[in-house]
Amino acid sequence: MRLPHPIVNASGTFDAIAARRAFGDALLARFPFAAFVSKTVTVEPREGNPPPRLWELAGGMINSIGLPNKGLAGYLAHDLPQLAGLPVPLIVNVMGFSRDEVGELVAAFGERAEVSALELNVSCPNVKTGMVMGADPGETAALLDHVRPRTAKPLIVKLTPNCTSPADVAAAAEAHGADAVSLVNTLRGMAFHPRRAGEPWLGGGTGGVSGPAVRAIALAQVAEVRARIALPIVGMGGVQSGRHAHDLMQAGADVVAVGTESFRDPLAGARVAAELGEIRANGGIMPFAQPGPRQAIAHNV
Ligand code: RRO
Repeated sequence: MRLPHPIVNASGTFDAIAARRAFGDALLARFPFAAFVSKTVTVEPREGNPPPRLWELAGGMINSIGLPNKGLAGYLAHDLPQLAGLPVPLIVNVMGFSRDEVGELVAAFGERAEVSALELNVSCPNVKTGMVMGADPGETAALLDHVRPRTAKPLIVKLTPNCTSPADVAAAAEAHGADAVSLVNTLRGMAFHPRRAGEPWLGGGTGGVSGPAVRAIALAQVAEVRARIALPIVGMGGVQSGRHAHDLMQAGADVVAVGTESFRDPLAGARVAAELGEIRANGGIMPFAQPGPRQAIAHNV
């Protein structure tokens, strides 16, 4: 897959169908990402976790969304036709509660011409079994052995930071037929209710931490995974600026995903891509030699 620039969205952080409703055809003319990664699809429809589902942190947020989606049949009937109209390649993110379920999803999307690649979500922190297949190299290998024969489309394995060694899992994915890996998914975290003693704020109890708070962790994990595998890496975690994207590329990412920042600024992807382009044209040196105070805050320089 050839992309005009290296910035995509992190799964679940940009609703292209809602954005199209809000911004109309202007969204298609200036789509902020080089490829679109869908929110996770499961075989059966899901309501998601009970509210509250978000907690804002000084350095980002904790989500406990719990994979609400229309299920495979609903997605094929309602979402896929709309996403097929986007001006960029579509990557569908899927998750199953067993190998057979992931196999069913891979086979179904694998035969759709609208789909350019699949991302296997083996790293969701918000359902009990969400990370079973992605926290252990043997489980990841067994999953890939099961699903790899079901499609010729590229398979991207989304890694969890909530395990002993993401690099071991990445190496297993590479050895068993993955075409790329993406990391990091969110880090498990929690917050207490400010007015009810002992009660967690999030309906799901715990959630996934994202945003600037996880940026340094993402950088270290991408560097560790890059040292182990030769596959393309989609790096993500707290990217707010071209500089942050460039840092992830220095750590070994080939493509960078913008996630939490898109909630603050739906056009963040386009801005990050433009800033990254300037930095790369300047030989990897920040072109803004003397950032003003606003920039210093926004870019954390
Ligand atoms: O839906 C979610 O709660 C969710 C998912 Br599937 C995921 O992979 N990562 C995350 O932080 N939240």
